[in-house]
Amino acid sequence: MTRATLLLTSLALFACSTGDEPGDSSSNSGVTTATVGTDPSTTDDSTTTTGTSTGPTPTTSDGTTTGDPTSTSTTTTTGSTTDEPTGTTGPICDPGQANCVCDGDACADGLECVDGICVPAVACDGDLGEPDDTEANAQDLGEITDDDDITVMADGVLSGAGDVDWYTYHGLDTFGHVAEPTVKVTSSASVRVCQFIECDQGGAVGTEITCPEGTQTALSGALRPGCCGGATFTVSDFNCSGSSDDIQVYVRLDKPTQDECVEYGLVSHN
Ligand SMILES: [Ca+2]
Ligand SMILES: [Ca+2]
Ligand SMILES: [Ca+2]
Repeated sequence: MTRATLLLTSLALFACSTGDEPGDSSSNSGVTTATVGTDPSTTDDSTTTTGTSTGPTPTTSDGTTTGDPTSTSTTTTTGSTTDEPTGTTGPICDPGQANCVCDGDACADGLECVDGICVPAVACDGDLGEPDDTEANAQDLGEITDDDDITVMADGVLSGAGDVDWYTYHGLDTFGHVAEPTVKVTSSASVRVCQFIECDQGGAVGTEITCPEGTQTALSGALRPGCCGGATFTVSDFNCSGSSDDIQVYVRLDKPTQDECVEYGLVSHN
């Protein structure tokens, strides 16, 4: 009977040991992860092929070959539009003026010296249409008659105290209406508004203006006579030496009372 009990206990121990084995089946996953680590060996093959041309120093030769593709982008072929005769910004660049070298450390009003170049002290978002700081670069608003119901309009921004914005339009002298260049400006800070006039017949010299009350007589850089005043005024008293009162009107906005971004809306009629 004792041999039978030993057989039973040995069977019981065997049953217990085999029952633990199914828990070890998870060790099979370790085999699949180990194969991933063999991939980097492929990169070594590519470097060895380039190294064959130069022999003993393969790593330095690789750096020189990758530097060559930088000379691929050459996209400066769209300069044909600048062939127009209006491209007269000119080679002359006086020290201290906009986009010119600084005059020592100084720049003209409204400009500041940055890295040796005078740039606008304030550059405002939405200040489109620049450069329009001269009559020659005035933004052209087209042509209207002297019917007061027909207007030209523009929205703009004066980028600080140093910015000047010019606009121009052609005013036709038509039957049944009176030519009377009128400007109406609304702005976030007070600005100076000027109207300069040049008759088609007779030119600037043949244009006579009597400025309305509250405005000042002015002469533009191109020697066109005009008036400067507040936001709204009408030049009703002008005379052309010729028979027609067809005119070119130049409107200038500048000198805001605040050296900041000044938004404005311009409405003109003739
Ligand atoms: Ca009119
Ligand atoms: Ca502007
Ligand atoms: Ca301007």
